[in-house]
Amino acid sequence: MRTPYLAAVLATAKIAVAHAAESLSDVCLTAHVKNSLPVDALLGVTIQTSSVTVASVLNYNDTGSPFFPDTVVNFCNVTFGYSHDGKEDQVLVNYFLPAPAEFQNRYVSQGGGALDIYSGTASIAGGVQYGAVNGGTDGGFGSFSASFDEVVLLDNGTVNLDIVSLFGYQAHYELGVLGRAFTRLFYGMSENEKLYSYFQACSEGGREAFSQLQRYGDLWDGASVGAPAFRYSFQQVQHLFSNVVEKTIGYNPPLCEMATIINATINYCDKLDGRLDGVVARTDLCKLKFDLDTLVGESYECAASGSTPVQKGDITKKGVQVAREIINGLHDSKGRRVYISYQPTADFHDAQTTYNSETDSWDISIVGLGGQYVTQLLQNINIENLPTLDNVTYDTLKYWMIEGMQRYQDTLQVNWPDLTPFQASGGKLIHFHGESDSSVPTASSVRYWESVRKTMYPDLDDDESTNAIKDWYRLYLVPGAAHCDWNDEQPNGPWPQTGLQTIIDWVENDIEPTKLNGTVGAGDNAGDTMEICAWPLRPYWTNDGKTLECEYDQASIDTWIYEFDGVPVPVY
Ligand SMILES: *[C@@H]1O[C@H](CO)[C@@H](O)[C@H](O)[C@H]1NC(C)=O
Ligand SMILES: *[C@@H]1O[C@H](CO)[C@@H](O)[C@H](O)[C@H]1NC(C)=O
Ligand SMILES: *[C@@H]1O[C@H](CO)[C@@H](O)[C@H](O)[C@H]1NC(C)=O
Ligand SMILES: *[C@@H]1O[C@H](CO)[C@@H](O)[C@H](O)[C@H]1NC(C)=O
Ligand SMILES: *[C@@H]1O[C@H](CO)[C@@H](O)[C@H](O)[C@H]1NC(C)=O
Ligand SMILES: *[C@@H]1O[C@H](CO)[C@@H](O)[C@H](O)[C@H]1NC(C)=O
Ligand SMILES: [Ca+2]
Repeated sequence: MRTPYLAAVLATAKIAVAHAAESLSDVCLTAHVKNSLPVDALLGVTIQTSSVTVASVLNYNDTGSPFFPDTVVNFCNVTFGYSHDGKEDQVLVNYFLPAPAEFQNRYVSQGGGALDIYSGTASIAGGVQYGAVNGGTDGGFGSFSASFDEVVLLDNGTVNLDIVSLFGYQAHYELGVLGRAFTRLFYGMSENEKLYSYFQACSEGGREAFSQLQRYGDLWDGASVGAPAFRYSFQQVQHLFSNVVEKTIGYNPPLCEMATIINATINYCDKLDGRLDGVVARTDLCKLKFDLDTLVGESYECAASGSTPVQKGDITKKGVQVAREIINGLHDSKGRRVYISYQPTADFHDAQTTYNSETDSWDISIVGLGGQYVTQLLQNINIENLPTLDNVTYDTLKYWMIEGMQRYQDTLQVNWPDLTPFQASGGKLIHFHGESDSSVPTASSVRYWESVRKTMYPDLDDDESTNAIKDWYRLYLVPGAAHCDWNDEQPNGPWPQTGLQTIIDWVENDIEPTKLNGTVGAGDNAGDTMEICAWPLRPYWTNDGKTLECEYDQASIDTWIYEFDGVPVPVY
């Protein structure tokens, strides 16, 4: 169907077509791209025709990505800019388009990470190797390499609310609408031909994905989303919690002490899942059964590295106290819970101290992702981090979380729990999160899934709603995995490297991911597929560690569910 239309377009553009336009070189042409621009797709947006760039990229070799298998791909690299009518702004979008012969009626938006909205080369083949057009946006930040923190303030005291909206949700909405329309025009799809629309992302990109599913659910057929950094004010301020624990206890643990606590935790908890493989598949059982106090007095030793001398000593009571407080999560001065934290086995990344050679001691290192949120978004001062934690207490963190929730509820927060438009239009969602994530608490994903279940099925009992939601939304906690990646500390664990394939299969072929396929990234079994249980079922290995069961264990499930009695309004 698409060839005659395309030929017509090319003829109009006065380009000689020697044969059916099925190869990249037939279509990866400035004239064809300009003729395919979706100029009428969005009210209030004007595409800047002169900004178009077009280039063929051949034999692009993409290896080692956690998000899709190694591949070599060819694609047409298109970028163009658009402005919002009445504003002198520019947003750049980027689409990687496979050759017409490879195109399989799919469009995929990719998200960013940390303070970036564009993941660049990190995700190219993610779309293209599945015959999809792959889209990314610069968010109006000025270039694909600019990040949110560079543009969020116009000046001290003045937030750029346009940029906050663009980063929050708007740029991705526009990217998707323009991308789908551009894809149809570029390949000459007829109006009644189905174009499947997907989102694939992790971390900050996961927040971006949910911003679309929550607001524009009916525009998406499927999404494969990891460790979303949503519930943004809580998520960002939580990065400062480990620092404030250290400050409050008055102990800055040497790196080696915390690393030894992690290794000992992994060693002890490995077997609790029924299989001794260096992977803790049940951080919940670890929480219930492992007593950190048993580590006090155990020795640690790490070699000198750079300007850091040999670290040698015994694990202290205070070191264990720091670990325990971090895992316990933020409570206010009245002992009421405000937020959640990382699972045991997550590597205390936010607690990392730095060695001070002048004083021969360890200093707190204020986590930038937390500090930036407070200085720029709450205090509106254009500095990238808090200069000090003076006067910052657990109550201050609580105040910041709640203040940010209120100020950015409609832009950055992204925890709206009603996905009815997505569900009602047939959307399918896989959501996964490493159990040993040390950047976004794993229980954050559990909380959101539970919020959606309770919000959308208020009249069903727990069993019935769990059964109903799994028709379209499944959550998987990935054994041993770190933040959006495999984990060097538990190298035999899986990561869902074929997540996009899984969601395509569910949407297009009705293959239900009862368990999610993960790929082992390193160790003896590198490359093997390992199945991952869907929440609320928990993994347990029987038959000497050979058979994976997904079991229902109420005591374990209960460890993942928290009541935020320290916050005066519901937090989904
Ligand atoms: C792609 O890159 C990887 C890693 O650098 C290399 O091992 C592989 O041979 C390359 N494949 C091709 C087809 O060039
Ligand atoms: C795609 O084109 C843009 C604009 O020319 C360029 O900055 C970018 O590096 C290109 N990407 C690839 C993967 O070639
Ligand atoms: C922890 O275990 C890893 C191996 O998994 C090792 O590389 C690292 O040195 C250990 N760290 C400490 C402090 O023992
Ligand atoms: C904003 O205020 C901070 C803190 O007072 C100062 O360091 C910085 O230079 C100011 N930046 C601008 C652009 O005025
Ligand atoms: C901390 O509080 C004290 C007493 O209110 C005040 O003098 C000091 O300036 C504060 N420090 C910071 C960094 O805000
Ligand atoms: C998992 O992988 C196996 C083998 O490659 C495949 O047959 C199965 O369909 C996959 N399962 C899902 C849910 O994608
Ligand atoms: Ca294990």
